[in-house]
Amino acid sequence: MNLLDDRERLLAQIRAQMNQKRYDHTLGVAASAIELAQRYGADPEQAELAALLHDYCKCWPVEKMREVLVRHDLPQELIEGDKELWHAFAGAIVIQQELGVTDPAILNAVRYHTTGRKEMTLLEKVICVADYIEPNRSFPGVEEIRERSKHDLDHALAFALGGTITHLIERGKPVYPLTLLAYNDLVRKGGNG
Ligand code: DGI
Ligand code: FE
Ligand code: FE
Repeated sequence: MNLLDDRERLLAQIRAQMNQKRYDHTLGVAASAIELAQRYGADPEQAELAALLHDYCKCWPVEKMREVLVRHDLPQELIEGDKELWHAFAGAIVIQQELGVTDPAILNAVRYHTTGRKEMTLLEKVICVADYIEPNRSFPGVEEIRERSKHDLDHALAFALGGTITHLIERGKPVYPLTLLAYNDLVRKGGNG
């Protein structure tokens, strides 16, 4: 069964998890993800589904997210770390359990959409970059990421993650190790200059 076959039902289920702004963002990420998938040769259906589900838990109460992470034995480093990261890891578990998503490529694209990781798959990169560039986004540097994303996905993602790392450091916040691993991996392979 493909969840996209009953799109109306899927969208209603997603809409019920979040506020209007997050839902608009979700639809924006789906549109950007399809475009990137077409440009770089990822499967557009996988990209659309992963994008629609990527922030499934974003608006959940933190206690509900924490419970999912604890129940599934996720690393202490994550549970003690920034709550902003929880929705991605909880989301990958919840969409499997509540919606029956089984495709590991989609589950990993949701799981790593915030932090990234070393050796990201094409689909993971597509979702991560789409999350940064979707039409509703506006933050310093977004135009540069959009421009880079038209030519080189790795280059776009390295720049985007670099911006997030800088932003975190400027605010005295910790950087989750996976984000550094993702950034280093992309820069080593293709550069960020
Ligand atoms: O859920 P979204 O708002 O659409 O975007 P997201 O899933 O990329 O969430 C990003 C937030 O997480 C952003 O405000 C930065 C914050 N954050 C906190 N610690 C880290 C982090 N982001 C990354 N990539 N790495 C971190 O260590
Ligand atoms: Fe997110
Ligand atoms: Fe998002």
